[in-house]
Amino acid sequence: MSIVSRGFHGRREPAAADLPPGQYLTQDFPVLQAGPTPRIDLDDWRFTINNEVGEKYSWTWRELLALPSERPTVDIHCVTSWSKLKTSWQGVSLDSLFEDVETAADHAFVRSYGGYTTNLPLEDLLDGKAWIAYRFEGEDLPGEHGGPARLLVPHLYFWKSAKWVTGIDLRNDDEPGFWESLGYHNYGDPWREQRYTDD
Ligand SMILES: Nc1nc2c(c(=O)[nH]1)N[C@H]1C(S)=C(S)[C@@H](COP(=O)(O)O)O[C@H]1N2
Ligand SMILES: [Mo]
Repeated sequence: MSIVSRGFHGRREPAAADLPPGQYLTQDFPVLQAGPTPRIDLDDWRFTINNEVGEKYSWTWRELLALPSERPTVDIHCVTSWSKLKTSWQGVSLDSLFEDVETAADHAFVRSYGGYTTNLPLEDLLDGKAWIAYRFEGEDLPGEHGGPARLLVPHLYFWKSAKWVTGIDLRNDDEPGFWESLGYHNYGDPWREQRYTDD
């Protein structure tokens, strides 16, 4: 018999307070994407940051895996209203990738294999807020969820977490990405329910 009572250590049931407005809880992991899952050979995989003056910082798959990784457990919120709590990931913090990047730009334009794009302020990628994630719940990230690697930026609606990510362009001017140019909010804070352009 355990010394501490079950109630003390037991998993807390998610409360409504854990969910942003208008969201419902799901236990499964829906797949949402605008096109087919691209096939990416790890020998060809690259992640490249282009700064606003045209300098490139690039990592191969082996170089990415050689960087220190983190194991964030985070809540994710899709604009189609599902949320998933306490998902666990492994990946490289964007802080590590940006360590030697010289930039004075404010805007990040994220690019994926297959052509998907999304935009967000550079500061939303830094200070422990975003990762290039390559493992999910202890397994290699499945292709349909963005493997080999996706952006994970859980404090914004999940469309900002670009699957099959391949790079980030740093820009002085903001430019809308795929969903942002189709009427979704430019920033997408789930706690302020910024779903569509004028929210
Ligand atoms: N490359 C790419 N990334 C993408 C998308 C996409 O269509 N293409 N869809 C976005 C949307 S709208 C959501 S909700 C999440 C879904 O991630 P999932 O399929 O792993 O649940 O991926 C985001 N990242
Ligand atoms: Mo989404």
